Amino acid sequence: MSEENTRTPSIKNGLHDHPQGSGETRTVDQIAPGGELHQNVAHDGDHADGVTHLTDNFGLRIADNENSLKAGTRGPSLLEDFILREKIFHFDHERIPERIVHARGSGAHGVFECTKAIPELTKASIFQKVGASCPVFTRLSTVTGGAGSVDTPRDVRGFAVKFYTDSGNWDLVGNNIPVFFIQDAIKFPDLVHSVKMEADRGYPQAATAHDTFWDFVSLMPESLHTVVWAMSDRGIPRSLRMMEGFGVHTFRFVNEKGEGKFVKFHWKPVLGIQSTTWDEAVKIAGANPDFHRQDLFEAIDQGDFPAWDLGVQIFDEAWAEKQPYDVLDATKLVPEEEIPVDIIGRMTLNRNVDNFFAETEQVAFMPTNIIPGIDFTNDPLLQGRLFSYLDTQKSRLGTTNFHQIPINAPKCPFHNFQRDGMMQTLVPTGRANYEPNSLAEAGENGGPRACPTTGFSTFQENAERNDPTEKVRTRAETFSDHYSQPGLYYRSLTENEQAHLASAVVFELSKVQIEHVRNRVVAQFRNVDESLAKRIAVGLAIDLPEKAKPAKEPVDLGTSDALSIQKQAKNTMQGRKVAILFAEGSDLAEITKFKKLIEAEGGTPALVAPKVGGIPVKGGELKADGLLAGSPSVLFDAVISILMPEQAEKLAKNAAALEWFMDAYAHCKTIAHCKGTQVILDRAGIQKDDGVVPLDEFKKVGVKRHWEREAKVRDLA
Ligand code: HDD
Repeated sequence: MSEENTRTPSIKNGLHDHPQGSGETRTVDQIAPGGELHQNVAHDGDHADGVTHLTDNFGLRIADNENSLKAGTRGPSLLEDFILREKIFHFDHERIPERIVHARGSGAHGVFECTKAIPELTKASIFQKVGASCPVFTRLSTVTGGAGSVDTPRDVRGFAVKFYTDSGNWDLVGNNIPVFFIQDAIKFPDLVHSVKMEADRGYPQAATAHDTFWDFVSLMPESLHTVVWAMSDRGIPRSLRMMEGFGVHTFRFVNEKGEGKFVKFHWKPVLGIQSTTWDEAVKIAGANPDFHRQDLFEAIDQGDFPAWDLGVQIFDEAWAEKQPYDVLDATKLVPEEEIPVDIIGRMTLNRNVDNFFAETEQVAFMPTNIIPGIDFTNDPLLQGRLFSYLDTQKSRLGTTNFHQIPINAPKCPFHNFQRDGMMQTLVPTGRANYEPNSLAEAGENGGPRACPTTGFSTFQENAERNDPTEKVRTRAETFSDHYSQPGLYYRSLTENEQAHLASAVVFELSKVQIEHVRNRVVAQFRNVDESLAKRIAVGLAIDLPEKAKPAKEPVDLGTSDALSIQKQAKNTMQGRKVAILFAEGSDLAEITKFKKLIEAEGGTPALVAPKVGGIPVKGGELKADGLLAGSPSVLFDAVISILMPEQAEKLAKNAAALEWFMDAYAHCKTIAHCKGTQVILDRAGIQKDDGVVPLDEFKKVGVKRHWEREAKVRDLA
């Protein structure tokens, strides 16, 4: 088969082959269909005088980009002005429908590398040998808010990875929480309608704290497991780089012999898992609505590439049968203590997008993008997703040819008889657009053919378990325990984490105005954990309602340390940001020493001062990265203060400065300070503890959170 017949997008023509920002300009002819087209494409000769000439969309050079064509200097604009009309017309159509969920996201390119070969489990080409690698594109998102909402609401986060493998694109479209709100895809529109802004009033934006969401929860106890995760610190991550990712569903690995094993996918962040506190997340939303997006972009930009290890939990049907839950139920996790997570690869995000719209906005993830060696299971949530994503992409991107958009096109050849349609960019040659055909016998190109040996073939599953085998609309009995795993989650947390979860539910329910909804939620929580339900009732000052009647009585599943963030916290400077507060007269040598120390440990220092321009300091002049009033301490993981006594006296009367220290203290952060700063700490009511230390103890203490302080600053009842 000739290459002309079915033109193949080639990464050779894409940006992947030249470093970011190389500024290379290519002509349209140099770009194969499906290759990446930079908008500064120009005619030969346009660079003759070192300037790229502005043209219209058809290559016509434009002489004046300031004035529209008018009948006389002060006359009306003319219909003839095709240049004006093209520009405005294109602008009018710049937006496409935002994603119905996960509208706000940040994307980056990277690479996946196999670190452990598992051919005995799967024939997926990417897992055949150590060192095998492929490009990836990853989009991390919030779920509920619109595209222009903030980064730090309490919410689930999307964790979608597109692997461009040599046997096709594999999309692992997961979340930062290993379970989901519902068991059957038929409830997805209801769930999403309930959580999005309310239909009549158009608010709240990006928030679960409202009547309709909790009404849904109170009536759908299967949602409780994901609810306890979302209400815990997992729902307010510190950074997109510091959250876990999960494939959620049970998938299937299939090896060369056609043997299948169940698999659950995990992404473990190399920087460790870290969250914010609720008060901090709320303040960050005001201080920097793009907190996560900027953090990811800047980290990659400065070569501090975020990475995640890909892990798998493998089990077979026989093991699955013995569990007190159904592995096909997406509201359940498989505890890591029972089936350990085996690390098989690493993903490193190493290149920012060149254009947000072309890449992050237009990327189309689909759980149906699968490769030989990986297969679906009968999880009814997954089964519904298999329809939904293809459909949504046509609606968002406007054409069945969305797979030709560079970010979506596979980087391996693709050949088929799908033809035509809106925005077709491929130019197939010949007349073979159907199969079977015998055109090759006449010397013509007959086109591609299916390949039974290397092509994707569905795992042959024994359908006997699906009893009865008639068509039914029922929920399997094995899906009926909605409370045991949420209880396992709550009881696995540290005391602080449990308190955070309880106060999050109290906060959310305090925003619920329908009284019976509040009561019904608490009635449900009584089946999860009686002490948690009591805490919530006390927090709301309501009587403990009667227990909801469970479809199946919950059992005590013990605890799992892998579920707690604090139990696995890393005290590392890597990827963390530390503020150094200085003012006039501060010691430059001391500031430089701390800057270097932070950098040497893999952190990022940020200089904060009452003014940003050149400030006279002892030993020279210094510019700040941020204004004190515009860089609250919520934006940093720890703070250092180096001030002359007279400047400290001044700042002790400055609300922004007092708040800066009070917040760092209340959020349990390290505060390393010089003697002069003491006057501000005294004014702010900050007492010395293991995390409020003299400058020379900063290195020893590090940037970990000092949770033992929390009881002094917050009611943890
Ligand atoms: Fe979904 C987007 C993850 C259930 C329907 N979903 C979307 C994205 C992620 C997830 C990460 C954003 C992808 C991106 O960055 O472009 N969704 C999940 C997970 C689920 C899940 C982990 C449960 C385990 N989703 C789910 C169901 C349905 C959908 C049950 C419908 C039946 N999801 C969609 C969608 C979206 C989407 C409407 C919106 C935009 C898009 O697909 O491309 O089709």
